[in-house]
Amino acid sequence: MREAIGLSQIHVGRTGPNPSVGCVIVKDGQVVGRGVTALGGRPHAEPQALAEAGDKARGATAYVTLEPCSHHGKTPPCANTIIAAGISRVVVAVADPDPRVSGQGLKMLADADIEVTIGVLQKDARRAMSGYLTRQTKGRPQVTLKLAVSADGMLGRKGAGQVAITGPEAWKEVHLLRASSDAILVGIGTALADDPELTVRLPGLEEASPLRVVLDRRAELPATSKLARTAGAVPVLVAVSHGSKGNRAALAETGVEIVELEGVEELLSMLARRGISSLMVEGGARVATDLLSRGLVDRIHLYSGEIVVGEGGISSPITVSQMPPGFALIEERTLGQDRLQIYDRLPASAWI
Ligand code: AOF
Ligand code: ZN
Repeated sequence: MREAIGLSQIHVGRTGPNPSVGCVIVKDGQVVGRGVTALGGRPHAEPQALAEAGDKARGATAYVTLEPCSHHGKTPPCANTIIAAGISRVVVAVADPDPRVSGQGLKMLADADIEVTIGVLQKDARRAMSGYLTRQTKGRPQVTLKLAVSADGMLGRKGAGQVAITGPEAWKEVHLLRASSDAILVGIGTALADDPELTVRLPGLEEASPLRVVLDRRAELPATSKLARTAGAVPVLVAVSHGSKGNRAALAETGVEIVELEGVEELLSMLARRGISSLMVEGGARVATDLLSRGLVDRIHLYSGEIVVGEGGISSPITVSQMPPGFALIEERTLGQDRLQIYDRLPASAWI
């Protein structure tokens, strides 16, 4: 199962709206087939692993990170494919909350006299597909807030555009996080101050650039911004208030999609309906504070750099010594001169 979870992770953020699932087939102690949900979401993991196993699948055990599907969707049910291949035991980490599956896949297997075990390495598998599980159960994407904070607790300097807080190793990690997310969100403040591109620029991963979203109530994003100018290559969605005018006409011509919304909650549910499971928030301070105060942040990637911003600094709502309550440190790494800490929101019951 650990190998199946590892396999699943290579396509996280690139199979939406499907989860990236891993499947490993074992016969007589040997791995005879491996599969991961294909880019774009299909084929699913199991038929690929079974195809690799061929005849060796008969009497073998299948380890799958998610309950095999039972529905006739865009592909036939994986549970049927597993039964037809003659698998004798299926080990599953997580039951599928998709209402079309939700226990039916496990039942189909058990009804075909296959031995079924559920819950193996469940915690790790849940973390590996946390975006999908959040969308299915909460009707919104999993929100990961990324912040790079200077030694004096600043996100940047007023009027200075992009300020380099962290170094190249952190840059690479941020681009990997972009590649594994379904969408990236910034506020208009950041879009105007930094003119960011928000694409993935790691060699070989350029195709993994996700949807870029700007919270821009008054439609102030300039048609000449990098975001608007690259909208033809990587989609951009601008969320504006009802009836706002601003740069809408010019923006629409760049290929940017403009959507009228009430606020951030409506934006999140709209993104979930479009199959966005994981949303990375890249700035700025206002959007971060707003999402945190609404309890809509699930994970925080906090980068700490050695640089001192000093005069004119923009304070971060979060620093290493000032974390909001209800978050627990789950991972810590050194990246060159910088430090990355990852915090997960604890379930409400664990706060007290
Ligand atoms: C599996 N194996 O590798 C994945 C599964 O739109 P469809 O027909 O592809 O179905 C999407 C649903 O399939 C998705 O919501 C989830 O329930 C399941 N994903 N299932 O057996 C896989 N990716
Ligand atoms: Zn399936």
